[in-house]
Amino acid sequence: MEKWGDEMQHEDYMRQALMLARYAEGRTSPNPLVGAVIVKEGRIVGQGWHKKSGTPHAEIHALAQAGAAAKGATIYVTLEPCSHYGRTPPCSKALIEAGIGRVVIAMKDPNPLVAGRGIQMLRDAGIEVIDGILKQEAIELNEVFLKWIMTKQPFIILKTAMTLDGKIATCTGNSQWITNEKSRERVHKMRDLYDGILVGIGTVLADNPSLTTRLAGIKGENPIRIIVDSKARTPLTAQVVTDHAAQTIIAVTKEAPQIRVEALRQSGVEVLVVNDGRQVDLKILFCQLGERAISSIFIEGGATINYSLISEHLVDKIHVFIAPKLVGGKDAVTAFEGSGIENLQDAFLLEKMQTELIDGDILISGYAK
Ligand code: AOF
Ligand code: ZN
Repeated sequence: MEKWGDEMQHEDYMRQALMLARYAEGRTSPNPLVGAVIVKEGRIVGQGWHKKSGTPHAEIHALAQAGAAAKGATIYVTLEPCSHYGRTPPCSKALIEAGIGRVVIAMKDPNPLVAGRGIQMLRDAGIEVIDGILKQEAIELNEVFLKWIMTKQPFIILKTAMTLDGKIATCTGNSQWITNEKSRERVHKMRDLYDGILVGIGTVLADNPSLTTRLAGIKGENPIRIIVDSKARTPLTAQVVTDHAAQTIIAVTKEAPQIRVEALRQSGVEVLVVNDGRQVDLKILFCQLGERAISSIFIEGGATINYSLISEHLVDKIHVFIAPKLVGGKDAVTAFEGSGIENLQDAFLLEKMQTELIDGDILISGYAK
């Protein structure tokens, strides 16, 4: 479809607003990424983005910059302006009071506290509202927020690194390192983006990882470390217990020995007793984590957890790093073990696949269908 005139301009300004929103990537949880651009007579007079949850919204920063020029101007916002008194007052009210003439948004805010009421408030005040400009881009920008606000479930990102023959370790269990340095740096950038990082007890026992974000030259943020450890076997000497570099949650079942649970608690980590039975129910665990506003979890899980997650359809997004190496060995572990499916028609399907070359490694990313 050919685009011209006004609509083309709308897209250009909205693209700018989306770009601004991205400045705060990984910093706004559980709030969305939002950008705003105020345009008066063909000139940008104010810009802003939401920086951190609990602080002013994007529109408020843009209005502050525009000052009196906001009167009669058009504001481009990547999300419907809010209508509720949350930790901050409603942006729609601020826009009306500033005398904004027109509001162009990319998408409605599915937050039940807003959900169209922001648009209604603006229209009731006689302000023109245009909705749906670069909607798809805005949906992609806020994939984490959109899932969490609508379901209170965290957005689940599964990452794995394998050889070209699909192994995540050699037949002796040697796994450091499969991918190259650049790929590993990319993983740290991913850790920086998400609220939680999850591994199974097997990974803790085998690798004693720290699961922190380590980025050269930039201060990354450490995700909350979540260890799935049904029987509370995490050693008190494990890095995730002793380093105090980030919060650690150990998820156990009611069958975990009380003495182990107590010892872990004494060491300063949180032990979450998730359910009865022999294994931690990942679905229940995610519900509990979502309830406490952990809106995304990055899984660096190991073969067993990876298979449980796909077989229970709990994964939203997947990143597979493939190194140009072959190791062979029928006992060498692959990224998804478990019992496996019998019929191909039951395969777990992915879509919207993308590939990227990282210094000779291949990163394949996609979404659960
Ligand atoms: C906007 N612009 O920049 C953001 C919005 O607790 P509060 O007051 O910060 O409200 C959080 C909710 O406000 C959040 O769930 C989402 O619905 C909306 N976020 N809205 O108009 C913004 N960050
Ligand atoms: Zn707002």
